[in-house]
Amino acid sequence: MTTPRALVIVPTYNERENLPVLVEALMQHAGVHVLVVDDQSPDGTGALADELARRHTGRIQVMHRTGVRGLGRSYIDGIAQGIHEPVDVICQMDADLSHDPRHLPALIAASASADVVIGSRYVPGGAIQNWPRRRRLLSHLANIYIRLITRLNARDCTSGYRCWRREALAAMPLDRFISDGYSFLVEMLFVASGQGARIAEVPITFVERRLGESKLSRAVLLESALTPWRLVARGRASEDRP
Ligand SMILES: Nc1nc2c(ncn2[C@@H]2O[C@H](COP(=O)(O)OP(=O)(O)O)[C@@H](O)[C@H]2O)c(=O)[nH]1
Ligand SMILES: [Mg+2]
Repeated sequence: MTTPRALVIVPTYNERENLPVLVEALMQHAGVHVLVVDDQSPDGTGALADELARRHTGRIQVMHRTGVRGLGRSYIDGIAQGIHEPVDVICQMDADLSHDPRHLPALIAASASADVVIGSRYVPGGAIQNWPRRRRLLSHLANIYIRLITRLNARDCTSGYRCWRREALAAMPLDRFISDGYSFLVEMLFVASGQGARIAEVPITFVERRLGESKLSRAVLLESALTPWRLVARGRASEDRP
């Protein structure tokens, strides 16, 4: 079997220390292409990404977003471009080295029998390194909460390390999404599951970033707490419609 062609979408906001390390590691994998979606990072990550694209001609693209910043918005724009690329799978990955590229082949391989594969911290073999107890607890409770409300089966609904079959991603009505922050990731799974997508999980070891800062804010947390309810309500409303 030939290696599947993969496009890895990497959203960035102030990741100048991390992005070059990540990109060089990804370039070691045959068949892997990268699309960096930068939100006008004040630290110059965008210009750095352009430099990396010049170094690896034809394998790296850079999207410089303008307008309102946001993780969900960045993914929507990146995916809109990515689904037209001649690739088999499209992956999502953080730039801060929390998502180790060495797990990528396992995610891609599992997409042979799934529409979306989650790089999961919460299946046997999965792990988290360097997270304080508080952050571990928050993530653990968030997943219980999301699973209870949305009835999603996945153990790790908030992981941002994923691999999609291109057609499954192309089938998503992203223009109708209601969330933008980290809950965008939950909404993607919820909608995919509603469309009958096969969801699989492979274990990863998540390593908290060493350099740069997390963008997890209170506003983002609040949105994340409300989104599951809004998703379920919207699901019911569309069932009621004749
Ligand atoms: N383009 C873009 N990327 C973002 C934004 N917020 C976060 N990111 C990126 O999303 C990924 C995850 O963010 P991070 O701050 O590490 O979140 P955490 O891992 O949950 O603490 C990283 O690659 C960030 O650079 C944003 O508003 N726009
Ligand atoms: Mg992070």
